[in-house]
Amino acid sequence: MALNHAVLKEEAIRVQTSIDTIINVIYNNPNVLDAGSRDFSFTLARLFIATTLLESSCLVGSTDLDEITALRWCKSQDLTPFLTNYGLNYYNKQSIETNWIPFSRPKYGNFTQEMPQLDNQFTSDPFLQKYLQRVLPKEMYNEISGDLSRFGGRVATDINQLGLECDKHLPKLIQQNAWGQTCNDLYVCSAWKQQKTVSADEGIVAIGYERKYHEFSRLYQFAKLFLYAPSSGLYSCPIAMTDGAAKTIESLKLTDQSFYEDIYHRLTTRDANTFYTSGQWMTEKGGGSDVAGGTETVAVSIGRDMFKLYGYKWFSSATDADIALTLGRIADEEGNVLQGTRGLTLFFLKIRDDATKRLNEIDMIRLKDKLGTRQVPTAELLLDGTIAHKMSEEGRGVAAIANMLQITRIHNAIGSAAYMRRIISIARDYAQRRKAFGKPISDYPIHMQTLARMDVEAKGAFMLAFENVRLLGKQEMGLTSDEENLVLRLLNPISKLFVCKQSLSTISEGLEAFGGQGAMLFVCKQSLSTISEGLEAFGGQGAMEDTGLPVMLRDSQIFTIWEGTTNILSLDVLRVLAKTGGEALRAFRSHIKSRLEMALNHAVLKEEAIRVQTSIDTI
Ligand code: UCC
Repeated sequence: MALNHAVLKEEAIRVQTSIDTIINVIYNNPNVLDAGSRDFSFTLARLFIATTLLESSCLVGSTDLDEITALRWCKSQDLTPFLTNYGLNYYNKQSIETNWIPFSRPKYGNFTQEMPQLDNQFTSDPFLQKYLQRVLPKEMYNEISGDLSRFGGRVATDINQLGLECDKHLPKLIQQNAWGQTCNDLYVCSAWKQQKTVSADEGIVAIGYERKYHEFSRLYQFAKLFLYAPSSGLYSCPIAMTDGAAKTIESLKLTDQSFYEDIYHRLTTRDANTFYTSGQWMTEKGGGSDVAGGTETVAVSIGRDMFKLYGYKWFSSATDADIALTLGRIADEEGNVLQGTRGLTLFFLKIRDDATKRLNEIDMIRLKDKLGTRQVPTAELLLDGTIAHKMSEEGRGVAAIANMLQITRIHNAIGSAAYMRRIISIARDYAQRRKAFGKPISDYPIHMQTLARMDVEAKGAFMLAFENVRLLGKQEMGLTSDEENLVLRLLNPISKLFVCKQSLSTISEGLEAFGGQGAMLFVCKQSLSTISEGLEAFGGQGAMEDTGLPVMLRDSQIFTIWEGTTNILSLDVLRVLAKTGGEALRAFRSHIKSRLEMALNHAVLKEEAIRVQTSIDTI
């Protein structure tokens, strides 16, 4: 029927031709199914779905809507990944070495499985090394590579052990003591506390602000974060906010006030005894995305830029931190506040008194029971007269806290790229230790093909996130052109939204590489992105463990949600285009074109370079 349908005909012919071509390919070349069987299966599924959609839209009687569904399905994706990759000669390649090490001495029953091992995460990552060698001055690379090698060893050993401990001993909140008195005692495990020392000692925030390596300092800092994040037991969360708080103080030019100078110094020190971490309390019950619509917190003046805050903060991450930045509405003498974005002001507060450790008129109502990032003590907080300093001009709170968001979003992108690298690193090792059907799984082209693909995705994500960091470092030293400033502004939401989403499917793929050990919960790959998208639609609530939603992808699922969902970040891209009258997109195009020049003259890469160039012009 579809072959005789005016609108659907073209797609019906494509399906018909594809199935003929596939049969031809495998008939003449059956060995391609060794590595290609997975794509083959997906191709059959897609062709089948396409056929049924085409058929049903003919049967239903061609309502526009059904045609649109069928055409969207057919056109919005590669219907035949098997043919595409066969055309690219993928199935003849094997890009990961095999080296099976046999297990030994089973203790219980006949078999025990060797554990996957973590290598030095710097020395075993040639892609990271080569990138840094390319973008850093030679002397600098020689100087820092020793530190990165040493640290790469630590994140695979003692620091990783601490990270695993954090997941085993989750934070706890005791609100009342045995006598019924309110105590608000927040317990975090000793491993979590040790991570604070590790991150200070290693300069995970400090390196970015010491600026010893000028425009390249941020690259050094984020290379360390890249190694650290997956071993940090999510201590990377308070680190992101600490970096964001330091950046906000610097951007608002507050360091010339002695109070903020001290705070800034503590946020950026390597001295674990004086190191402060920061929270970022933006979300109230009415809005995680629509901050202006959701913020009810009222600020009452007590004189000289000091205020008492009254409000309920709904998702407050890392509440064991020392300080926090938050938003509120300043009340006039009659108690009136201005609604909307222009009513919001940024405030700084200390969470506890330095000497007595008493909470600053903050009631910890409960810890959030989240889907992931459970290691982080995220709480609902009642601010009941919390003493705070006005940090931004009145009504400029959102613009001021955006300084923090820009940094925490980069941390998210780098963290997600790091998780991808980590899962691949462990999966590769495991492939050499795990045997199935009589040989190590690294001997199966289909498995190695899957890992190789994850590797390509991880490298792409790495490039996007690190180019963002490279430009940030340049901008902070006043070395970026106007064009680069616009590109950087666009790259910020783009890298966060893309890398976090991408990491989700790569990590899920990586978990699957461990079979039952990875406890993959989804029966069908295709459902993964749908489930992830569905969770995101719930915002923070999609992250609640007591909804009974699956566990293994929890941390990476959170990365797509916190610090702005994919849609909010997409709207941020539009905000930039609107605010610059399209100039940002022109800058992006010109940036891309100038960087394509070499590839356009390269024999092998030329064709793809032309495709990128044409696409950006068409867009
Ligand atoms: O706090 C959280 C958990 C922290 C955990 C971090 C850990 C990371 C660890 C990684 C480990 C591996 S989660 C809370 C997250 N919340 C959000 O991300 C908020 C999401 N919502 C948005 O981003 C919205 O787009 C808003 C709130 C920014 C939009 O607000 P409005 O009211 O619509 O804002 P406007 O009116 O569009 O913008 C107000 C001003 C404008 O500046 P002016 O007034 O000068 O024109 C905007 O250009 O703010 C500016 N602005 C920005 N500037 C808005 N967004 C940005 C931006 N992204 N960058 C620069």
